[in-house]
Amino acid sequence: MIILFSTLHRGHAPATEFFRGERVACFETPARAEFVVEALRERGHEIRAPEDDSGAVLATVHTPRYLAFLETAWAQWVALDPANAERQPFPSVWPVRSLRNDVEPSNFTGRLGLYSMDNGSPLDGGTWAAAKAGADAATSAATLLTHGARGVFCATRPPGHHAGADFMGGYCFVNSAAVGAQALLNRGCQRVAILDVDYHHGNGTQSIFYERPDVLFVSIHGDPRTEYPFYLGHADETGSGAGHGFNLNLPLAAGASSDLWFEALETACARIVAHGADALVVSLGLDTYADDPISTFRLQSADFTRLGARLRRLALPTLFVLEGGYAASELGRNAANVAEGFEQG
Ligand code: Q9C
Ligand code: ZN
Repeated sequence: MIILFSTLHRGHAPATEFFRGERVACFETPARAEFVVEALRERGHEIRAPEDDSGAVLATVHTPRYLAFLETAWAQWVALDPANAERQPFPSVWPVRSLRNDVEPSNFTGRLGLYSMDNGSPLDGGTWAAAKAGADAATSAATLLTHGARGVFCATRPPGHHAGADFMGGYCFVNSAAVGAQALLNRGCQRVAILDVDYHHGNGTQSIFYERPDVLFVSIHGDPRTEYPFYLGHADETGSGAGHGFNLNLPLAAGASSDLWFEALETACARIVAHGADALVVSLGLDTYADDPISTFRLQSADFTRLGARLRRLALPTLFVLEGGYAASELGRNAANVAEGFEQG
């Protein structure tokens, strides 16, 4: 399988995040992508740099004011105080119900809150370049798939599926899966399906396509009653307007077994077949793994091979995008197992 990888991800290396009220080392680290790309290289896959510029499609997935903020956020932060170069900005106020989000504050922290869903998405000097490279990879993958590739794997970070049209969240800044789906449509696909198998519901991706019938969103994830992102991902969210019926959430209770997970995968695959999709985007979170430090599902490494093999049977051009997964040293094996299952499936 062709693997798309950019070293620009290394510039996104924030040091800390908040966990139970304390600052802890970030779970979402540069080592994650390095483990993944090394394991894929060792198993004989071809590693390439993304070639396409995603700028035009990015501008249709995210809002202009959010992109403008993200591109310059770090420069704005450091302009406030040169010492900020060694500090991480965090939002502290959010425009929840009854507050306005139409007027952009000129205060930096005010704008950061406006464009964030949580305080769990730390920025760094290279965040924009890393996130943009992820979108470039997704766009390049769409090009390769519409020219005959069966599967392309974007070994990119930071992840993207919590990022909505105008906000960051959950370690995500640019929604690469959404960019990949839109790029597939722009290159002639009629109907695309996105299957999100990350442990956490892909609230950003769902919201971007919620009113559209051309992109089916299907997600298997921890029940938001107990799991992040808490405020989206319930089974009764089925799409709205023209998109009614084109959103399928399959929440599972925390601690769900592999058997239950693969049962949900069958439901997901049946819906994708019924959609008549001509291409598939997989938001490939590997945080369903039993040893993931922040998640509770129980998949074993062999289950990732089984996942890849099952997806191959859909017989669709398939764009894999790395999302979460925090058992860093085992991510390589698990990602490579998905790729191998898909190729040999
Ligand atoms: N602050 C993805 O897997 N909560 N994002 C972590 C520590 C946020 C996960 C708890 C989890 C976000 C892409
Ligand atoms: Zn996740």
